[in-house]
Amino acid sequence: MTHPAKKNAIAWTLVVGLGLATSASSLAAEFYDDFDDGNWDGWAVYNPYGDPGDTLTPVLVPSPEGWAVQGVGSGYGSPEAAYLVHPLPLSGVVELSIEMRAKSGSVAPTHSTLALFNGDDYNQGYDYGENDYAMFSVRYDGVEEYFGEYPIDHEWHDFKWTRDAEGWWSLSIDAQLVLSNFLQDVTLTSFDAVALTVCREHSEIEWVRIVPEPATLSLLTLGGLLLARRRR
Ligand SMILES: [Ca+2]
Ligand SMILES: [Ca+2]
Repeated sequence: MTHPAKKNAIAWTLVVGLGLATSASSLAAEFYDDFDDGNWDGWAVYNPYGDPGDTLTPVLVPSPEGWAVQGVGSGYGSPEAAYLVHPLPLSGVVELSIEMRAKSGSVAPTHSTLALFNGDDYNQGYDYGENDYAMFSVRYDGVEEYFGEYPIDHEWHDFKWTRDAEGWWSLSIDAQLVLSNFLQDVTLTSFDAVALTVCREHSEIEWVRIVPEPATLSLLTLGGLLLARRRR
């Protein structure tokens, strides 16, 4: 009899092999907005620190690539952050990337973030200028936890947080892998919205991109079916 762990390894090899074989042809339902048309059509705009229902007009400013979303105000106690939310229904997503080109100033409070929401839960990447690092957070049942801090300056950078087929999160900055497997978490595989924050006028976001890999779950499901059949 084959040892169960070895069976798993065989099944995983199949899954990975199938994944490699089909990934080139699988179509990812990518979400992307660069705001270079000079508007934020499709996004709802909020003031995250105001009263419920408060809106706040963010600023679209000329940027190296066209237009960028900029935060509003400076310091504490002045008009605050721009918070933009766009519907994005996704389900069955394991492999995933959360990407943005952003910069974030050094004067607190300031940050640029991009999050994928499911209800009140989320997975979120930060260009956290006021603390001079990038980081990643998850919020489940109202509790936010932080992971993957990596030092960063206050210039434009391309941030890419990725989750692989086994749930491991990694961070690349400007196409260089800087943190590998800093967290293993697959709590959220369905999402309903994408949201970005630009906090105060020192922070800007040039573009945002979400790349789910819908093929992954079907392959994982197939792997699970293979395992189930072998167990019978
Ligand atoms: Ca637009
Ligand atoms: Ca742009």
